[in-house]
Amino acid sequence: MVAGPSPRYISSRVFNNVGQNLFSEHGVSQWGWVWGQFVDHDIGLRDETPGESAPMAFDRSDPLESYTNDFHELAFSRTPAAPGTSVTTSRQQINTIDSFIDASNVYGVSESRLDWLRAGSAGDGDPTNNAAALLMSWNGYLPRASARPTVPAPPVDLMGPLMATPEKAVVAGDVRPNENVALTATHTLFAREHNRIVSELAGSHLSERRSSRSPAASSGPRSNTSPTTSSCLRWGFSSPPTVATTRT
Ligand SMILES: [Ca+2]
Ligand SMILES: [Ca+2]
Repeated sequence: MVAGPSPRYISSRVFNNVGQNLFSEHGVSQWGWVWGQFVDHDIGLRDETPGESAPMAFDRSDPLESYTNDFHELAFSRTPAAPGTSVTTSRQQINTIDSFIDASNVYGVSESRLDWLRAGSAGDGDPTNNAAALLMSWNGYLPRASARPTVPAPPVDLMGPLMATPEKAVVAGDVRPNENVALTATHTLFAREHNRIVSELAGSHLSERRSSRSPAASSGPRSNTSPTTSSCLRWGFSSPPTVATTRT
């Protein structure tokens, strides 16, 4: 550790959030940060396994300090370092979700999570035999973790009162839909939009994928599926028919 003021002293002066109202010079509304957080949760999620403990000291006598506890430090754990990286090789962290903007925060990054999220037959880890619609409550809200009594919900981050009532947490493609009500509302809008499109496409050539899909077509690794096939899987529809084209 190099000599100098503490990291907390510096951060309190770089970003002092004590009793200040922050307004955008460009008229950006609160939607700016909500959308930013939603997109962020589509492209990045660190390995949340606590790494080494590195608590940050704070000074109660600092006029900009509002934090209090008896330990005079803020609990903090580093994100685990990616294998092969460290101080001398530039420490890196692992992203546990895909970094593409592909609505993985709506559908998840694993078939087992999508299996739980999609209405119908869940618990077998196979979303292809589920309904096309996403599971929602009877009145159109995200499902709570207790929505499937016989199938445990996929992991979701718990915070605040939810730590004592994990069954009340809502479940979405990403593990963080409970972080704040604006984010929860955005997840809800996307799930509702998915189901609206499903109902609009009912009866079209994009017919709902049925459980009669042949076992041969259901087996085998899916990691090599094309983006189109992968997207259809997420959306719950069979691939659109191939249209022959002629170059001129
Ligand atoms: Ca993504
Ligand atoms: Ca299933």
